[in-house]
Amino acid sequence: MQQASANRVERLVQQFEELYGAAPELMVRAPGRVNLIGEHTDYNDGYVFPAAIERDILIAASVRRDRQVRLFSSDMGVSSTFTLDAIEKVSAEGERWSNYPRAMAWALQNRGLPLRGVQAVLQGNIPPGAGLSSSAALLVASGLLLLSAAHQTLDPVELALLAQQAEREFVGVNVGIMDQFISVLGKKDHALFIDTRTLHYEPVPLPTSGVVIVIANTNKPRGLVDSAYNQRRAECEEALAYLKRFLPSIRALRDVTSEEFTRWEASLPEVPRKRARHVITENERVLQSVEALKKGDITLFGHLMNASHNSLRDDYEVSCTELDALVEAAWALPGVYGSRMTGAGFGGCAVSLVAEEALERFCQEVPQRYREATGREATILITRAAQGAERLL
Ligand code: NG1
Repeated sequence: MQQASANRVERLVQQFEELYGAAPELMVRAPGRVNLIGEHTDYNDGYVFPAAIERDILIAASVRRDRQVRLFSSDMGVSSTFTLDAIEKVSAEGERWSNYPRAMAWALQNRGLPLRGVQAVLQGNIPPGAGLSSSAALLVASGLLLLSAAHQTLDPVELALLAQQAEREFVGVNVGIMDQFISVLGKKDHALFIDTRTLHYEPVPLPTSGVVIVIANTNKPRGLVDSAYNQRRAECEEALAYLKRFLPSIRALRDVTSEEFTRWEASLPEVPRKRARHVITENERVLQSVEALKKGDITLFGHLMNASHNSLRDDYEVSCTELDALVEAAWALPGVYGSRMTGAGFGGCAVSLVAEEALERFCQEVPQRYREATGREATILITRAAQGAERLL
């Protein structure tokens, strides 16, 4: 219960009682996430290193006798109802959020799990559209709720995989596994190393005092992001095809070491060469980051974050004026171990590791410098690494 404030829980219970006339029998939460390092590696079979954040989706519910799922979004003031016997996608603007719980119910039933009807109220505090995975959190929270209501359990990795399948096949967005995985398996005060090929994962402790994760939102709409994302994926495929001529056993850019790359890079045209260089060096930075954190070397970890930003800006070309402005403002301050853009790019957020004593200055100066450089307002979110999805009631 530690991660969701007592106030939020109380208000949700009250709202549930007003709507459904009795106390909820169940409550679950699932967090959003921030990727600390390992960007644009997941669709290259590579490594990522995210942490769950102290922002989440809460769902209070009780079990129904019938097969109806009645949902009320407290944030939007909108309800949506469906039956477990015929789950359909909705397209009405105000109700589209319900496609995530619908998708999850669909995926769980497809997997052969018998579900029960529920009535529920949902409330979240993950800013949408900022690259902090509010949709993964909604899927995972819905999954945990539906499982709990039906007295079913699932292996956590399987829950994450079903949430990914739900988003891919029901919602129709071709997502990787990182977001669902960290929302399920996040561990308080730890970052989670994930090998996206093997799904091997390992929680690595972050310092429990002295350092916080600061997420600064550019508040820039990510207009270009979809087309650029697909283009980058294609460029990675192109780079892979070139490298396969020299390294026939590779299956993905993840299989190429930087020594091998240095040997063959001159044979690649400039664009695929730069994209591959980012992915290959970024995978190595993730592995080095894991080692650095295990040794408690936050300074080295911070340097690797900075190098990641440079690589995303220069080789992968997914940064933008706004992200660079935030990151450069952070780099200029004492007490900032490291700072980089996070997520797909072209907007969204920058993530920094900041010494607690430098936090106040960070919160004043970074938005101010950002405003001067871009004319936009940044929003700052301070967090520690949070626990993954859990049942609270
Ligand atoms: P964001 O921008 O945080 O949603 C996207 C992808 C990730 C990953 C990163 C780049 C989705 C839902 N998320 O993250 O899987 O590829 O870009 O590292 O597509």
